[in-house]
Amino acid sequence: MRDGAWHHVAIPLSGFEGVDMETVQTLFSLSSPAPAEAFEIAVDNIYLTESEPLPAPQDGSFGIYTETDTNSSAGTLVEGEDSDLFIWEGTLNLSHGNAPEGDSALNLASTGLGWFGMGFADREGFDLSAFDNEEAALHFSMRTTDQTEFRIGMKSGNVQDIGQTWVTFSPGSDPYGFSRDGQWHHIAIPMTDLAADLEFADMRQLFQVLGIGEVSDPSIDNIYLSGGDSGEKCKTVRWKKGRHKCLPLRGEKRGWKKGKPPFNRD
Ligand SMILES: [Ca+2]
Repeated sequence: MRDGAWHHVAIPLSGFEGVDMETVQTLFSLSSPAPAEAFEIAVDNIYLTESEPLPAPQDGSFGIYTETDTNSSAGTLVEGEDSDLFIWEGTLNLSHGNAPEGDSALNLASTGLGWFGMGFADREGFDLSAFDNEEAALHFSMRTTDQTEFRIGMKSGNVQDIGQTWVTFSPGSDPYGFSRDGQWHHIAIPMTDLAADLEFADMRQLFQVLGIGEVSDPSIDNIYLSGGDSGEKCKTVRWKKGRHKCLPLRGEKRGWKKGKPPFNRD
């Protein structure tokens, strides 16, 4: 309030969209577009407070767009509460019939703007570190007869084009066994194929579709992540005749190296 008295102002850092928090150089700045006359403003006691931890689903599957309970055993996105399904720039119409799973699917039809895109955007982000392992995967069902190239991706952080991975579906060389035969196909993309540029601890777009041109036929349903692992479980293993040991389940980050014994022989 501009009443001349001091006021405490707290701004969530999520409000500073586009700031790369890993390379911040200016911690506070204040500017104004050409004020009409000289004015007074005073600031004091500027500080940052620690963030609240992001929700971190683990131990099971995390639902993105699914109606099957077992595919959301570790939780699920709730549209309108913690996430929104955004159509980018009005480039798509969505309808929901003809679902292969439950009552609702995503049937995409572009609107003639020369491109199309949509994404499931988290409002605050999710810590999906539990899905950063060799067994986790992004699953979805998809069908189409369209011959337009499109991409499916995920994104971390809130800086444009950074922390984003895309998988290209191109007619004639569609990956992961997909075929444009109009039939439903179940697709599972290992998270290790997506991990390269993603910061799992701060995931913002869990499923996005982008393409150039027009489509009228693609349908997608039953989108979820599998293989969430808190790392708290362990597996009893034995190297040659050594003692049995209880070790983290998987992953080089947890002490395993592919093809090598996970610990020194006793
Ligand atoms: Ca469904």
